[in-house]
Amino acid sequence: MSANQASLPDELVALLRTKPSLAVLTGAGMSAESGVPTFREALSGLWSRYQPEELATPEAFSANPQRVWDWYQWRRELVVNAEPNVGHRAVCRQERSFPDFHLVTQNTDGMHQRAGSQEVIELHGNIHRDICSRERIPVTLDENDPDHPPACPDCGAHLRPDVVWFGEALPSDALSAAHGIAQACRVMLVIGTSSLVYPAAGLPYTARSHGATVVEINPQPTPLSDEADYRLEQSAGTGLPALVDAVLSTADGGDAQ
Ligand code: BV8
Repeated sequence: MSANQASLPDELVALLRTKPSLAVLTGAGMSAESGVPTFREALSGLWSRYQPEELATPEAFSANPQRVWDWYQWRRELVVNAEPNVGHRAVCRQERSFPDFHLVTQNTDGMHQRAGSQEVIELHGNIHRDICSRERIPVTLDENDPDHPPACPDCGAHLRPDVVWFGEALPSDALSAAHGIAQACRVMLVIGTSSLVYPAAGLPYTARSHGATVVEINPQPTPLSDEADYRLEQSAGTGLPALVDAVLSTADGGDAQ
């Protein structure tokens, strides 16, 4: 048993060994160990002079489409050159081992899918897809990495990343699925999120109010920390694999997958 496993609460491991209905909610911290900056870190360096509202909003895009497009091109490049990490792969192991498993992510980087997760509910869209900024229809770019926002072939308006900006509604099908999952799950793992952005940040509270056990995996405290039933003050790449190993290990009664 590793040192990380030794520090896990026995009752949490025992509960997870019963293979209850399991929901996993992830944020940008899930991809931090892949070298992808978290959302707040993505406002660092040459982007540090901007607040999220100056880049991740429809107003910011209409005021300066080039600047917003450049920010996303910079982020896309980082993601394309990064690899899923051991934390993403631990989520895939859970998906294979738990009969009733759901993954809900706030991340737009597509890393869960690249790691092999089969069903991913993306609350905030996906940075690798583009849509028309006027018609909001998906558009596949024929040129690679244009250094300016391309024009929609249908109406000529700028294309934009297919992500949910501040002040925009989340995709209704994804949000209602996520609410249903939060109400029905027996355990919710909340991994690598600052728990600041709503309505996603409300999901663990919904789960808790419906009787779920909420576990936070984050090296830093968040507004959720005091509400969570368990806090693993570890990174996604350390805490989650240790928990999955402890639950699925054969040595003491688990069934490794
Ligand atoms: C909406 C896509 C309404 C873009 C993002 C109450 C209810 C509803 C809305 C609101 C509300 N109160 C306020 C609002 C408005 C707003 C909001 O929540 N504002 C906040 C700032 C107060 N919400 C909205 O505008 C939402 N829209 O509600 O619309 C509506 C309804 C109908 C019709 C019209 C409108 C839209 C919110 C979505 C915004 N888009 N992303 C893009 O990616 O560019 S959100 C953005 O923040 C990220 O994508 C991410 O999804 C989200 C949260 O960030 P995190 O993932 O948590 O990342 P962060 O950097 O913050 O933190 C990283 C964490 O990881 C840290 O805790 C760190 O400790 C930890 N960490 C670091 N390393 C590791 C680690 N953890 C583990 N392991 C590690 N190695």
